[in-house]
Amino acid sequence: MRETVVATVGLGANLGDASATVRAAIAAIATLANTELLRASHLYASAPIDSSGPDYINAVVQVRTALSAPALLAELQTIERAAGRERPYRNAPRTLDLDLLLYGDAHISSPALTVPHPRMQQRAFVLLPLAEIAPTLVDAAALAAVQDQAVHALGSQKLGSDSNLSRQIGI
Ligand code: PH2
Ligand code: MG
Ligand code: MG
Repeated sequence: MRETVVATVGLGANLGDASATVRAAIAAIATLANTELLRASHLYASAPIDSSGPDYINAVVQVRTALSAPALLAELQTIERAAGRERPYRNAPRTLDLDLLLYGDAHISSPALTVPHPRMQQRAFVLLPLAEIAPTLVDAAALAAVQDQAVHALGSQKLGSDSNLSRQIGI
């Protein structure tokens, strides 16, 4: 088996039952082949940045995966499509957005994928949940630079109190 890598994925949604969609997406990521869910942040609510529509629900997860970055991206896009994702125009409101933020310490620049995600350092809705689960990956100066963006951690985000995943990752 190939080496495993710790990858970081950002989740976002602002159409439909966004909280339920994000929770279901975390559960779907946890069941991906050759991939283990390591940590999941709480859910966070924020106003759209360079986008429109209702407030977003965001979260960040880390996985350990044996999938290549393109293979992991393809799996994330399959989960997006299953949630009814459409792409009518750039930054359109969406039922589900799954962004591969980091793939180990790899730098990837292809037409399909740029890692680290080029805008993650400017977005509090990424940096706050990331700081919750992987504080060493977040630069204090970057966090300070986005403090004018209001992002609220949501209190309760149970996957179902008797769910294994809920017990496993504590959400
Ligand atoms: N995603 C975007 C653009 N703007 N704003 C918030 N609050 N949350 C997002 O996930 C988000 C956004 C493009 O992917
Ligand atoms: Mg995005
Ligand atoms: Mg995206």
